[in-house]
Amino acid sequence: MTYENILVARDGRVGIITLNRPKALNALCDALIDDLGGALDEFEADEGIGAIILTGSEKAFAAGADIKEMKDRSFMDVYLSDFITKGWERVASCRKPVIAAVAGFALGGGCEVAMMCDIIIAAENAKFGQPEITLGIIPGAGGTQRLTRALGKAKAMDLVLTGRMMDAAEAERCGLVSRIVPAEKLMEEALAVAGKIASMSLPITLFAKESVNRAFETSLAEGLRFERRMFHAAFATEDQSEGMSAFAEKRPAQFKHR
Ligand code: CO8
Repeated sequence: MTYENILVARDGRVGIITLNRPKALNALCDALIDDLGGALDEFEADEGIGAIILTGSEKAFAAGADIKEMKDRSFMDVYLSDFITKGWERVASCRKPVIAAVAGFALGGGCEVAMMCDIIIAAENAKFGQPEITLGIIPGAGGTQRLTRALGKAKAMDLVLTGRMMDAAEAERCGLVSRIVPAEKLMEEALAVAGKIASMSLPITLFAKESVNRAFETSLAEGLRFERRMFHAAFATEDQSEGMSAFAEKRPAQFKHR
C-alpha cells in the first residue's frame, strides 16, 4: 500500500513506520491515523515481522492531534463519531512489540501514541507533555490514564494540569522512557533493540507482551494465574523445545516462530 503521511520500511524482521508530515510537526490528522493503522495491519499480518519501530523526525515525534482539524468540531461531532477512538487505539491493540523512537516533541496525542507503544527510547532532545489543558481540552487518548500508571499521580497531575513539557532526562528518571541516546544514534539503538526482540520466537514474544500488559489490567492474583497459563502454553511450541535444546547443546537457538 502507499501512504501519504507515513514512510514504511523494513530491516530484516523489523518493520519501521516513520511519521512524515513535516509541515505540521507530524500532527496526527485523521488521514495520518488511518495510514498508521493500515501500516500496523500490514506488519501485524506479516509473519516475517517480529517487532515494529514507530518514529518521527528529529524535530518532532508528533506534536499532538491536529488542532486545526479539530478546532471547529462540536460536541455532537466528536461524541457521535466517538472521535477517532478506533484508529488511535490501533497502536495499543497491536499484538507485536512496538518501540517508539522519540526525538523532539511528543506532545498531547503524540505523547499518548508513544505511551501506547511497549518501549520508549528517547533522543536527548525529546520533550514529552500533555498540553491539552492550554487548549481548553483534556487528553483524550490515554494521557490521564497511561501517564498516571507510568509516572504516578504527582507527576501526572503536574504535567496534565500545567501543560508543561518534560525533557528526556526527567522522563527517564520517572520511568516513562527506558533509555536515552544521542539524537544521531536513535535509530541505530531502536533497530538494535527491535532486532533483538524480533530474533526471539514470535509466539513466545506475544505471550510475554500480553502477560506484562495484564499487570495493568487486573489483580496480582489474576495476573499471576494468567502468566502461569501462558508459561504452560509455551511448552506447546516448537520454539520452547528448540530454545532449551540449543542451550543444552551450547549452540544458538534457531527459532521457527512456531
Ligand atoms: N496541530 C496542527 N498543527 C500543528 C500542531 C498541531 N498539534 N503542532 C504544530 N503544528 C504546526 C504549526 O501550526 C506550524 O504550522 P504553520 O507553519 O503552518 O504555522 C508548524 O506545525 C510548525 O509549528 P510551530 O511554528 O509552532 O513550531 P515551533 O517550533 O515554534 O513550536 C511546538 C513547536 C511547541 C510543538 C508548537 O508547535 C506547539 O505548541 N504545537 C501544539 C502542541 C499541542 O498543543 N499539542 C496537543 C494537541 S491536542 C491533542 O493532542 C489531543 C489529543 C486527543 C486525542 C483524542 C483521540 C481520541
